Amino acid sequence: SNPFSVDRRKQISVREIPQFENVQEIKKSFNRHLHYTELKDRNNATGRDFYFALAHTVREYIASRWIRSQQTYYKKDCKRVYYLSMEYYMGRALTNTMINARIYAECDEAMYELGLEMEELEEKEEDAGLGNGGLGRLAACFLDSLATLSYPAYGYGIRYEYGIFTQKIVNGNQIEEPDDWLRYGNPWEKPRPEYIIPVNYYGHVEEHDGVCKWVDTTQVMAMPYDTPIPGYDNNTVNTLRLWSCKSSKDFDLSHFNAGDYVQAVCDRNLAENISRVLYPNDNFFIGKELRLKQEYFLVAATLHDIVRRYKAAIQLNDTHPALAIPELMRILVDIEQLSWEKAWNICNSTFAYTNHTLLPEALERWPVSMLEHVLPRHLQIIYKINHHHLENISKLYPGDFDRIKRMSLVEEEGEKRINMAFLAIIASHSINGVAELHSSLLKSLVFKDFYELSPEKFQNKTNGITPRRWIVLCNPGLSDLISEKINDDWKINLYELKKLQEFKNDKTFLQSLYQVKQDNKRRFAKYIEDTFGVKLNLASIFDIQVKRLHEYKRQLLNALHMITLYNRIKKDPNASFVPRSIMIGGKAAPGYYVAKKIILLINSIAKIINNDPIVGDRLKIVFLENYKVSVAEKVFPAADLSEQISTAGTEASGTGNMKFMANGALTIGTLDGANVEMLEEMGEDNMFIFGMTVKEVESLKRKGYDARKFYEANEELKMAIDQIKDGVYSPTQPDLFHDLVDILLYHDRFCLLADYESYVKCQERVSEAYKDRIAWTRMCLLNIANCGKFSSDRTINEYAKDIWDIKPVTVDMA
Ligand code: 4GP
Repeated sequence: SNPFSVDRRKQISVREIPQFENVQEIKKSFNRHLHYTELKDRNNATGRDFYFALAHTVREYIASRWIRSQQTYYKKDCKRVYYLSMEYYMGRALTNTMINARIYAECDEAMYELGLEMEELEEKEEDAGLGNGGLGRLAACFLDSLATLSYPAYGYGIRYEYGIFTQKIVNGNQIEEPDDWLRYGNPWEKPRPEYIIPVNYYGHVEEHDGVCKWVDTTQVMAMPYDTPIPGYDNNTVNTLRLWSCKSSKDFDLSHFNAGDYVQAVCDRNLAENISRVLYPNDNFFIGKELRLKQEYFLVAATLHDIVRRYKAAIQLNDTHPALAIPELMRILVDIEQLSWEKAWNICNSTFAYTNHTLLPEALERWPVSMLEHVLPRHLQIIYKINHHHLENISKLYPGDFDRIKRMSLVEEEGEKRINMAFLAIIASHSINGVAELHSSLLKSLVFKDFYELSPEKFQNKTNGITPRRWIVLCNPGLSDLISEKINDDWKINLYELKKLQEFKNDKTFLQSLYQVKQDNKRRFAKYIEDTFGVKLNLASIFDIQVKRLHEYKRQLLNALHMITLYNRIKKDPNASFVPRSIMIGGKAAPGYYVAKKIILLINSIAKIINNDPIVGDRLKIVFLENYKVSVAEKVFPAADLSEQISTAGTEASGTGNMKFMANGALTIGTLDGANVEMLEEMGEDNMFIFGMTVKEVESLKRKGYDARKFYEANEELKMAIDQIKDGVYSPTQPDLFHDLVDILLYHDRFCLLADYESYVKCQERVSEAYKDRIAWTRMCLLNIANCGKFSSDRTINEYAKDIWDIKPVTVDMA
C-alpha cells in the first residue's frame, strides 16, 4: 500500500530499542484517547480516528514539558526572543514530535502491537501549510532549532483558516483549490479564548494637550491558538502562538440599533475574514487592503502580548510585520506617555530586520492613502519618524537633495507610498541578508545609501535547515547508516558529519550509501507510479527541481534542457544515453500568468516525450503536482541531482539546495545565493557549477543583452525554441506558447539564453559523472560530510549571539 511504510521498521537502529514500559503506557493512552477523546471503538474507528488518538497521546506526553518550559521562563524572567512572521510553513507535526520527544520507536511498536501501520497514520495528517515557500519554511526550521538549542523563544503568526492552496493539474494547467486544513480539527493547537485581545482599524486621530488619541475605530478580536514546539532530546517545549480573528461583541452596532438583528449577526463573519486565508504570493508584493489588515492584526495582537513581559528581542521576518514599529511607538508614546526619543531608542534596541529578497516587485510599498484610511495614527507616526530621519540625513549630507529624496520613507513619484524596508532599516539595530552574496548585494545595491549611513547595522546570517526534519525524519535509512558509522551527535551538531570524509575510499560504506539512495528511489518511484501513472527507470538520474514557480528560478531553462535531450535522442536513437527522469514541482501564484504558462509547457513537453516510443525509459518528465512540505520529505531522499539554476544575483539564499545536499544529491547550480557557500564547503570537485557570475550578468546587461544573438548562435537552442513556437508540444493549438517564446527572445529579464549553452554542457558533465557509480557516490558522501554549516542550529546560534543577545535557558523536569 504505502510505499514509504515498506521497511521503516526494520531500519530502527540498535539505539532506538523501544522501552517496554513506555510501549505499554502509550498503548493505554492511545486506547483512552480513542474512547474518551474521539469517542470511537476499534470497530467504528477510521484511519483518521487512529491518527487523532495517536496525536493526542503524543501531545499529552509533551504537555508537562510545555508547562514546565513556560514556568521556567517566567521564574527566571529571562530575555526572550519573538519571531514575527506572516508565514509558518510547518507541514506535519506527528512524526516530528515523536522524534524530538524521543518516543518514535515506542509509538511505532505500540501501533504495531495494536495492528496499525504507523506510516498510514502519519499520512492522515494534513500539512499545516501556513506559508508559501522559503520564507515560511525558514521560520519553521528556526522554531525547531530555537527549541532544540533551549532558547526562550516564541513564534507569532496568523492562524489562517485556509493555508496555501491545493494545486490540481487539469489538462496540464494549474487549478487552485482551497486548503481546508482545519476541517477535521487540529489536535496540536490549544485555543486560549481567555487571552483574547482587541485590535483596532479605521477611525481618526484627536489631539489634546499634545497627546494623540486614536478614536472611533472599528474593533475586531484576536484569539490566540498555541502550538507546542518541542526541542530535540531536551525538555524545552516552546510556543507558536497564532492569532485567529473573532468579531468583537459590539461589531457593527448600527445594525443592532436599526433593529436588523439577523443582518447584524451575519455581518460579524465579515470581520473574521482577516484571518481567513494566506495570500498565495511568494517573492511578490500585493497591495491589497485585506493584506494590510492582516499584517496589522498580527502586529497589534502580538505587541499587546509582548509588552507585558520583561526584556524582548523582536525579529521581523521580512517587512511583513514592520508595522510593529509604529505600533510600538504608539503604545510607548500615546499610551505609556514616554518621550519620543526614549520610545525610539527602545524600538531600536528591540527590533531587527531580515531581508529575504532583492527582487523589486517583492518590496512592500504601501500607498499612503490606504494607510491613512486603515491606520491613520500609524501613518502620522511614520511621517514623524521620516521627519526626524530626513533631518538627520540633511545634517550629515548638507545640500545632497538627491540623496535625501532617495532615502525618504515616503516615495513621491506617482501614487505616494511608504517604503517599508527603509522604515525597518532605520528603526532596527540589525539588518541581515540570508546568504553572504545576498547580504553583500544589499549593501552595494538596494540599501547602499542606508549602508553608508549606518554600516555597523548590516550583517549576514546564512540560512540553514533543521537536520531533524530534513535528515532524521525524512531519510531514516541514511540517518541510521550515519549513526552506525560515527555516532548520534550529528543530529544536534551537524559539523560532526565531517567525520564521514574518512570513509570516502571505503568501498563497503560507499556501497551501503548507494544502496540507501536506491531504496529511497525505489520507494519514490512507487509513489510516482501510484500517483501519476509514470513508471520510472531506477537506473536513471533522478533530476529534480522543486521550488515555487518563478521566472527568476528559471524552470524554463530546465524545460529547454528537456527538449534538447529529447532532440538528441531523436536525432540518433542508437547513441548511448545516460537515462534521466526529470521532475519539476512547485506552485504558481494564482495571478502569475507566465508562471502558470510555464507549468502548462512542462506538462505539454512531458506528454510528448513520455509517450514517444523511440525514447522508451531513457527520458521521462514528471510534473510533481501539489508540491508541499510532506511531499518534499519524499523528494529529497530520492534525488540524485538538485537543480539550483536561478540567474546569479536573484535567489537570496535558497534552502532546498541545502536539503538536497544533506540527503546526498549532487547539485547543478549557478553561483547564486547559498550555492556559493555550498561550493566553498564541498569544493568544486563535488558540485556542478555553470553560468554567469553576478558580475558577468551585470556587464552583459550594461552592454545591452540581446537574447536573439544567443538564439542564432546555438543550433540546439534555436531548434528547441522554434519547436515551442511551432506547436510541436501543443499540436492542437500551435500558438499556445507564443507568449513564452516572446519573453525568451525579447523580454528575457533573467538571461536564460545567455546561460543555456553553459547549462547544457554542464549537464553533459553530470551524465558523464553518473556513469561511474563509485565516484558519483563518493561525491554524494562528500556533499553529506560537508553540509554541517547549513544546519539552522548554526544559523540560530549566530542570531542569538550577534543580534538578540540571548542565552539558552535549560528546562529541568526534576
Ligand atoms: C525567500 C528567498 O527567495 C529564498 O532565496 C530564501 O532562501 C528564503 O526566502 C528564506 O530566506 N524569499 C521569499 C519571499 O520566500 O517571499 O521573499
